[in-house]
Amino acid sequence: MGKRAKITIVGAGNIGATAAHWAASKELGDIVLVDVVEGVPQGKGLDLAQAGPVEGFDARIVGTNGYDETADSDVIIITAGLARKPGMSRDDLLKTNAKIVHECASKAAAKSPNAVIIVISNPLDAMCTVAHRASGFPKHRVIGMAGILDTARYRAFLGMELNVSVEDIQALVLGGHGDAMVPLVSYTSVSGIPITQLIPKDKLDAIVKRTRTGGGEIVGLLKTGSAYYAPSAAGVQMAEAIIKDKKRILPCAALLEGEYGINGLFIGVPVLLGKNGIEKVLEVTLTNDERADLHKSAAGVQELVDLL
Ligand code: TXD
Repeated sequence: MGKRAKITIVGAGNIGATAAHWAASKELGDIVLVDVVEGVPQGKGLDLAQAGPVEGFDARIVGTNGYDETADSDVIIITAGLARKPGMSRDDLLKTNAKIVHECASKAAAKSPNAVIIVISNPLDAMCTVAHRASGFPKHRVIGMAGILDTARYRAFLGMELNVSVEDIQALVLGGHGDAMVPLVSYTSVSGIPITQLIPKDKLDAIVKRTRTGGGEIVGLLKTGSAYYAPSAAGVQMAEAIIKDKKRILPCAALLEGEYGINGLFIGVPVLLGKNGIEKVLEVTLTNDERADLHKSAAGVQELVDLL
């Protein structure tokens, strides 16, 4: 009889606590919330556990300020770090969050040497490099969450425009998690119908543009922080694919070593996600423009990694 899966979420703030909420409601496994603030992970963990009798989920949920309780986790989701405020770019978070992610990744990895790490902290692609170096894990067990969120924003905007179920909208957004990300119009469809048959080019271009700045749009509205419902849901979708060995094909930040002509950087690409983490990186055919955009996005990531 297999034991219940165990998920550690480092950072019990907006994204971490909401990720715990999604994971508990999906009954993915036991959950450990880690944070540096005394009482916050403990209080949120206890409160969420008390929702179990109402929502009907069984999960051991604990909060802690250390890592002992995280031992032997299957998945470690790293959300610790500062979030943007209006006027800040994701890049402004680099130095501070690199220190935080390095500490969290190394401490969590030491307790769970066989886990898959899902990185969420920004600037995402560079933070994946930090977590990869700090954990010493093989590249297939360090994965960044951004592409699923960026694609979800793109799909949500398309659903609003077409007034169709977002479940029938399939799309891919590649590249770094920044304004230079690459929504692939040529891979966007509604139940297999190419999107270009359903939306005129000018409206499609406007939606692509709004997708690229989707994070900033929410930071501007909230003023005190950044998005967390969709980012946390995206991270939990990755955890579910790993825990249930679902073999999903999803856009995630993966360490590329030659794929797409990129070497040594974590960049958003389609990956096959299962129990071993990234089981394959899929190289899709790109137009020359799409490939150029991908390389431009990668150049932005390289600049950040060079500053680490
Ligand atoms: O698509 C994506 N990947 C992005 C990621 C989408 C949205 C926002 N994203 C980034 O996630 C955001 O820019 C931040 O870098 C992280 C977390 O965002 P969140 O909104 O959850 O920030 P909060 O609410 O400030 O929570 C961060 C928590 C907070 O409770 C801190 O006390 C804690 O992190 N923290 C730590 N926990 C453990 N260990 C250390 N060292 C630590 N430092 C801070």
